[in-house]
Amino acid sequence: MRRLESVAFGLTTLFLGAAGSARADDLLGQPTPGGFDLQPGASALKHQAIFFHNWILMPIITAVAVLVLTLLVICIVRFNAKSNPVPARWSHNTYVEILWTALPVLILTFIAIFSFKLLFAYHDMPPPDLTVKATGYQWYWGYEYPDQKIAEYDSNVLTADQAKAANEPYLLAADNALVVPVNKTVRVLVTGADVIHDFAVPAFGLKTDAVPGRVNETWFKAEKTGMYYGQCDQLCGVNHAFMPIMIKVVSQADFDAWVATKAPPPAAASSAPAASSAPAASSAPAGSSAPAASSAPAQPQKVAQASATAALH
Ligand SMILES: [Cu+2]
Repeated sequence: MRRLESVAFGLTTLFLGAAGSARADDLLGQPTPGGFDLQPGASALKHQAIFFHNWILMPIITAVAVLVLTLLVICIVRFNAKSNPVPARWSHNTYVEILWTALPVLILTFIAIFSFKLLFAYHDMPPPDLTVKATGYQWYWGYEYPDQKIAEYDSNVLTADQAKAANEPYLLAADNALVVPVNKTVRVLVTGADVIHDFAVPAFGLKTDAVPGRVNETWFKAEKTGMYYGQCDQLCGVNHAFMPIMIKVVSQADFDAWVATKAPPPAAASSAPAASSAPAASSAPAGSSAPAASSAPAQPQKVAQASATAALH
């Protein structure tokens, strides 16, 4: 019933020219069950993309479809063998031929103006406030904050039970979110480690391929705090549907606090290896033993996450 109601709403808004106004009960940052239209936007790029789709493309598509359908119906009704037994023998009409060549060219040129405007908006990133690196793996995401010295951590899908317990949407929720501050330009460096993945978050209008051996760049500026969900958008293997993207948008203060928990202060970092490798502490420099100490616990964690993903099937 809800679906029918949504379709009716969509058609009504389309024909009344009100398309693009998201419904009040549409969920932000995730799909709405039975929803219609694009996900509500939470970034300038997405607002522009919604405008382009709802106000430029949809009216043109609708008008062209209606025109072609009307012409078809006229031909079928007026020029069938019964109502038009003696067909006309002429062919070619210069004016009509010029018209049906020039009109599509004009329509495509009109679309191109707005299309290139949007393309340039994606390309022209303002000076970024934060850089994060997102790496696609079979089948999870790894996030790294090079400027904050936060080493890459894994983001794995929650199982159905875990998602239910956490009151999060299953197949969209992950154990570790990508955390970013609100109203700040976030540059996302996207790459793949094994096969081609795709970093896609509808609410921010993001969709960038994660290609092994190559770093792609995209950006967004979240307008509201909250949780935003996306998925890998490239068929990347058997668990393609199980590598969601979860972005937690928080205030700058909360982000700073989170960074503090992820990146230990330099003093703590240099003292940690001394405690764990006491006998060698005098000879080995603190810097060299630090990576070994931090990478050691990561290994069993990765195995555990891999088996958790495998357990989904
Ligand atoms: Cu993927």
